[in-house]
Amino acid sequence: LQLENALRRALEREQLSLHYQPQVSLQTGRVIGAEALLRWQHPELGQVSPAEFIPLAETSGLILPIGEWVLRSAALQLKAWMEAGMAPITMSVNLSSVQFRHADLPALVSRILDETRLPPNLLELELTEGVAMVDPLGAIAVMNDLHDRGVRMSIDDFGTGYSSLSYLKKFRIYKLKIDQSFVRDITDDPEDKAIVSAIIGMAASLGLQTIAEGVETAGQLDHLRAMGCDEVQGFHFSRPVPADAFAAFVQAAL
Ligand code: G
Ligand code: G
Ligand code: MN
Ligand code: NA
Repeated sequence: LQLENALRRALEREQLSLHYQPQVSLQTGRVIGAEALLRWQHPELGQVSPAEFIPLAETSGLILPIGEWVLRSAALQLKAWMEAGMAPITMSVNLSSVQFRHADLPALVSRILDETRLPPNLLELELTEGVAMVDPLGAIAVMNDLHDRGVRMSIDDFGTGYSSLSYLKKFRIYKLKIDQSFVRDITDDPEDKAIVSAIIGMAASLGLQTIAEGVETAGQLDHLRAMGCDEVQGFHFSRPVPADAFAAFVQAAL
């Protein structure tokens, strides 16, 4: 409860911030997107990982105001970068299951897009398989609604949940994010290689984009390129960094 109260105050006291990790096209080598990742700088505890405080935010309901703050801040940041001359890139935002199932989400997303005058197709919402599979019919309706508003959706940590492949064709998905656990040993482990190759092949057949997460080495990158993966993200390029460092990274990569 103490941590919960601290989290409640964190929103008001501006202890929350976003870091951004670049997403790189394998075809062009260019930065084509950013994933926004939430950070909490607690005055005594230091950096608290979202892996720790997101579950707490979900049970306390705080995830709704926090999630709204994340969406708006990420959208405003992208707008600011573009106004400063950065070529348009996509902004990916992680959604919690509570946010995704909240009835106001599609309208909230539209409000934020209107406020910021961002083209909807520059916003990408990341969902895990588990979130979509809790209530697949409900998920289909929400995805259709968001899709009709022009927003793209991706499945995060793909391959780690119990994805029913039959739902994959019903979900309005734009991109699969191949989980980093399959990428880690891709240069040595024939099974991981086979799984990643199968995901990329299936995605291509279904007309979905693929991005590999957790790319840390040039060797992993070579394998992913040979397999026809569309995009990559990971420490090999950059850790998640504050907004100004992200802009500097994009500038240096040109
Ligand atoms: O970047 P990092 O290792 O700290 O992220 C840990 C976990 O927290 C990841 O699963 C990531 O998806 C999740 N996460 C990061 N930012 C957000 C956010 O803004 N909203 C939600 N719901 N999850 C987030
Ligand atoms: O669940 P999600 O994929 O949103 O979470 C992304 C998490 O992965 C974040 O915690 C981020 O810091 C972390 N991450 C991003 N790139 C790498 C990487 O190359 N290696 C490792 N080990 N973690 C990464
Ligand atoms: Mn993610
Ligand atoms: Na992921």
